[in-house]
Amino acid sequence: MPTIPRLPSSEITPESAWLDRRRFLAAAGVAGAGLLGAGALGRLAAAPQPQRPLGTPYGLQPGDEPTSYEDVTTYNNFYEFGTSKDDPAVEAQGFRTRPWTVRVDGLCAKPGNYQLEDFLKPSRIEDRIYRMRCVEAWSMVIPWRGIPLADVVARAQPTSQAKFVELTTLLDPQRMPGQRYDVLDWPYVEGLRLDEAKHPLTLLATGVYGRDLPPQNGAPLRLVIPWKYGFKGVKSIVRIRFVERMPRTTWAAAIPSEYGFYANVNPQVDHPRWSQATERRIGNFRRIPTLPFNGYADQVASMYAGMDLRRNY
Ligand SMILES: Nc1nc2c(c(=O)[nH]1)N[C@H]1C(S)=C(S)[C@@H](COP(=O)(O)O)O[C@H]1N2
Ligand SMILES: [Mo]
Repeated sequence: MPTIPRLPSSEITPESAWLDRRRFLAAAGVAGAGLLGAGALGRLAAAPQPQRPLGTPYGLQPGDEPTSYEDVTTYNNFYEFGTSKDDPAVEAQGFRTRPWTVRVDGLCAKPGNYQLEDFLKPSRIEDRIYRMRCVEAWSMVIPWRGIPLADVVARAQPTSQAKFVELTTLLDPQRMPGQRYDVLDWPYVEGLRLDEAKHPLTLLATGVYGRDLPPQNGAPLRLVIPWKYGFKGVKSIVRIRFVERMPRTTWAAAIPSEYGFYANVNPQVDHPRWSQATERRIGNFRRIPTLPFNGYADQVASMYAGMDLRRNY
């Protein structure tokens, strides 16, 4: 049974809205809603009408159901807050995400420093359910909330020289205790080719399950690319930079023999130490086959036409 997250009183409204959606799904007979226990159902009895559904499903396969809120927010990778899956939910508690500045710069006509609210304001915030897969061969189905990265690219107006986008996590060992250890080269950096950044499936996420992101999931702003391994989804982003050369990304630089720049989900290219042919779905522990591009091949495979995907992993 998922536990309902404890919330400060300022967040009571979003929380009840989330519960309302679960109730809406239960009423609609949607699989997965029955996960709520008796105590939670008691609380739902007096709940008002739902404000919105969980989100629009993108590329879900038969049998895919949203992973529980509890699993999404307690089974995390975020080395800035510890290297165990259960560290970030504990160690990131209280991480301050306001005020938050996002710097857009590099090869673009409209660079700028934005307060998070101003950065998000021009865009339409969307709720989308995506499949997600980690290079460690586990996967989840997550109802994200966010804006298309394409929006940010269009506003910045990259020059014709710009070929890649580099996205960087906050560097602040005071607030991110994991950065006091040399486990990775801080700050965490990720990157996309410009066409990947402009692809309509690429999101800058601000929330999960219709609520603001909890810190362990990369608050207040993180990248979500459903056809790539999870480490591409850089968290707590403070800088978005347009560059000509392929960015030096954290995991590809740390262990180049195991992690590449593209990191497209590919069941045919094994990690040097384990198979990528299958994955374990968090929550039900079923082992399921991994799909090329994580099930999004129809939408994204054409971007890699002519590339040797065994070499460009
Ligand atoms: N800054 C930063 N971003 C990060 C990581 C990290 O350690 N630091 N881990 C990555 C990895 S390996 C994964 S699988 C996803 C996990 O995202 P989630 O915890 O929201 O599921 O975040 C990615 N983004
Ligand atoms: Mo990962």
